[in-house]
Amino acid sequence: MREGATRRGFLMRGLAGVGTLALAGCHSVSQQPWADPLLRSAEALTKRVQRLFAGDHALAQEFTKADIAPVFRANGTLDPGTAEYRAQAQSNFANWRVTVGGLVEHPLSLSMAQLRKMPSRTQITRHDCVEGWSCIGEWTGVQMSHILALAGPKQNARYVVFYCADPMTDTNGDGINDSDFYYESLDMVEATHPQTLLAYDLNGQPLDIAHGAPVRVRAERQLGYKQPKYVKAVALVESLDKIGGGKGGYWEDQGYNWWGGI
Ligand SMILES: Nc1nc2c(c(=O)[nH]1)N[C@H]1C(S)=C(S)[C@@H](COP(=O)(O)O)O[C@H]1N2
Ligand SMILES: [Mo]
Repeated sequence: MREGATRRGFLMRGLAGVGTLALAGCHSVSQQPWADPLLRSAEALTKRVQRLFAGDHALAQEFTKADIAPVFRANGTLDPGTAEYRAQAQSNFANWRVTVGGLVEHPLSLSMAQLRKMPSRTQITRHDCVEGWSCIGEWTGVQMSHILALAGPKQNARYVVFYCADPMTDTNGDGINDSDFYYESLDMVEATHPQTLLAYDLNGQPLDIAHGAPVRVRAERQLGYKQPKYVKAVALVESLDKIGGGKGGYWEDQGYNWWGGI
């Protein structure tokens, strides 16, 4: 049996006890097998075991419209708040670009209109946050594999790094975050997984600001912090050492595991 399925079984049994607390599709969970530090230690082993049993491209569970949470909970940054982002939002992200660069043959600069014209995938999936809640929503976007195929990864590309528009640190104490932008990374297997999207719609509507407008990543076999919102730039790299704090993501630099497989 695949490890993910076992963990999910455990999670669902845990949820049975929560019962009426939970809205349809959105749950507060008391037992979080995926958050347990004992289960999450030895992350390289976890990754190997998950891929061995689940296969490189096994799909995360997909749900039905009836399972969708009436309100999808938002978490982390709810508004990047910078002058630049405000201006973008005011023009309905008409000038937003997602650049794709680094170790690629053909660097790209994609507008939202261009992204929306590409082949799309829609999937109803469950988002699991390590803080102890889950939510089911319907996501639509372009498969990362499609974008990577357009860009043409070079042979030595090993990771895909996503740079976001929200600064996480207030350096001068004025109450406004001004530096230390959120970022995340996936390896090539996870980045080219069929359910890994640059997503622009949630439940059939353009993403709102709280959920990452105008575009965010969905990597459905990964925990919430591996789903960067407000994506501006994508870079293919050989090593994560020189990026941010060197651990592959904003939360990883604060001590979270880089492998966030569920
Ligand atoms: N840019 C950015 N992406 C982010 C975060 C963030 O603070 N900034 N928080 C992460 C975490 S911890 C979670 S659980 C999800 C929440 O996504 P949601 O707000 O759509 O529920 O976004 C992830 N991606
Ligand atoms: Mo999270």
